[in-house]
Amino acid sequence: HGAEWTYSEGLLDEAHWPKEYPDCGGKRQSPVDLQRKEVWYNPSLRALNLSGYEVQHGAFPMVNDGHTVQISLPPTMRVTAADGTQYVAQQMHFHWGGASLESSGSEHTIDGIRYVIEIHVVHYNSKYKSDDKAQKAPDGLAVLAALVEVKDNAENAYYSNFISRLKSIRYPGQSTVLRGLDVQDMLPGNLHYYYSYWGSLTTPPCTENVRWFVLADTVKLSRTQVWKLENSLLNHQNKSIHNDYRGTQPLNNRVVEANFM
Ligand code: SG7
Ligand code: ZN
Repeated sequence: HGAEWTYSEGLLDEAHWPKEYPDCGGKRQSPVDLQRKEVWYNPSLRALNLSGYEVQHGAFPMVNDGHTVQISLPPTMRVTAADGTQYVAQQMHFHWGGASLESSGSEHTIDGIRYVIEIHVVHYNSKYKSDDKAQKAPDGLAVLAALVEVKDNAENAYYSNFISRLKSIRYPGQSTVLRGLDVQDMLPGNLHYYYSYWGSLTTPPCTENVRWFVLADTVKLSRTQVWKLENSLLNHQNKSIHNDYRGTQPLNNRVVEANFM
C-alpha cells in the first residue's frame, strides 16, 4: 500500500478506505448505530461466559501502533457465547475523541448518542489453530465492546496503572510492559446484558467476520483519566491521536439482538 490509512487526513481517510481495502465498502460493516426500538429482544439469549478475565500476573506488552494503544492478552482469557462458540482473547484497544473539547469517540452509538470512549477486546474463534487462520475465516473473530462514561472526580483505580504508562509510549511504535492486568475490573460491573450482531473490523481491511457483543452497562472514568487517554499518544504525522473512530455504517438487512429491553 502506498500510504498508511487514517481516519480523517490525507489520501487514505475513512471515505477512501474501500479503494485500497474493498471489504470496507461491503454491506455488513461496523460500527453501527444501535437503535433501541429496532433491536430484536431475545430473552433466551444467555449471558456471555468470561473465563480467565480476572487478575493475571505476568507481563502484558502494550504498544502505540499509531492508531490506538493496544495491550496483548493471554490465550487463557476466553469468552463463550450463548450458542457455545468459544473465543480466545488476543488484544484490547481503545477508540476515543479529544479533537475538540467535549468530543466523544466511541464507535458504536446508541440511539445516535456517541459515548466518550469505546473499549474493544478482540478474540478469535477457538476452532481455528491460530489467530492468523481465524483472521481470514468467515466466523473467525469476536469483539467484546464496552462504552465509557465520565464520572467527574471519581478516579477509576482499575485504570490507574494503564493510564500512567501511556506517557512512556508517546511515539508510534513505542511499547512498554504492564506488570499484571485485571481486564474483568476494567469492564463494566454488569456483564449480563448486551447487544449482538454480525459485522466487521472497524479499521482496514474491514473484514466481515466479526461477531460483535456490545455490553449495555458502561465503564466510568474520571474526566482527568479521559483527558490523559485522549492526549498522551502521537500518530505517524506527529499529531495527537484524536478521534480514532470510524463513522457508523448502514445496518442494511442485518438484525441486532439484545437479551434485555
Ligand atoms: C486497532 O483496531 C488495532 C488492530 C485491530 C483494529 O487499530 O487494535 O489490531 C491489529 C493487531 O492490527 O485489528 C485485526 C485487528 O484486530 C480493528 O479492530 S476492531 O474492529 O476491534 N476495532
Ligand atoms: Zn476497535
